[in-house]
Amino acid sequence: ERARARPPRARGRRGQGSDTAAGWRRGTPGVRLRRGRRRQGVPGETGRCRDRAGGGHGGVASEGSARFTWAVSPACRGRTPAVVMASTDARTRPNILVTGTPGVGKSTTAAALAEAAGMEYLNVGELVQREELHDGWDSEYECLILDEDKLLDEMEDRVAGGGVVVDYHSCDFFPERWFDLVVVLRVRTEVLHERLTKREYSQKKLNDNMQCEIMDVLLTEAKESYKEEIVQDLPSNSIEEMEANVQTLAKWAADWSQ
Ligand code: DAT
Repeated sequence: ERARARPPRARGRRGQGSDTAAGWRRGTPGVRLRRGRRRQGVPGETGRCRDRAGGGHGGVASEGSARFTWAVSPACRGRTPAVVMASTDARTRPNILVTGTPGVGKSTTAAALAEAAGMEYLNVGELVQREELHDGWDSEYECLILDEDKLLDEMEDRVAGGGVVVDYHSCDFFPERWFDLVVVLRVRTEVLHERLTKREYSQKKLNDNMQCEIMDVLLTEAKESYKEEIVQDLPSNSIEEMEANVQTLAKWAADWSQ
């Protein structure tokens, strides 16, 4: 059933686990074509076209043999109404995706959030390396070449029950229905530069990632890949901001589960 629900995807996304944001690094016409293709709604493609088939706030859509329902998220009461996807076996706890340019603080924030909210932390980069969910090393971009199919297969069961904080520097290839909230962390240019310099990246890699942040690549990717209502950008320039984010998000998760 899952195979029908999920369309075949092109393999070979680079950038996994090696901290180069794929969207920008591959920010060539080829990338836009590829990313655009998903969003244009090839029948059966994952993404908004499928998940929005039923329209506005709440409803049912079907795709092949898969059936999806969604409802207004209780977690966002009092805020912008959020439309939340859930598979038929609805989660009782939310899944949160924490994304953003390498160095914005995803791992730090996501791990702290998981601990604060009693959720599971899933570092996708580490998972790919550990389980070898890649097609080798791309020496030009200094990163592993992600095997999306293998990764998604590996993740599917892990996120099915909810309660997972996923940490990854790209977001447009995950099934939209997996996440109830997509957090895009942001930092000021000079702050990111300092953090990435400490990582001793090559000049090219540092420049690529700086450009990625400056050009809002991950925020745009998130907004184009998920319903805007569930995409939240948060500043994470300082420890204080990070702590506030963790607190806010943990409360969100607790409210969602009620
Ligand atoms: P990412 O997972 O996005 O690559 P990280 O969590 O590894 O980023 O953080 C990069 C570095 O910055 C790391 O040394 C921890 C630090 N850091 C993260 N968030 C921070 C924040 N809000 N304030 C200060 N330092 C932060």
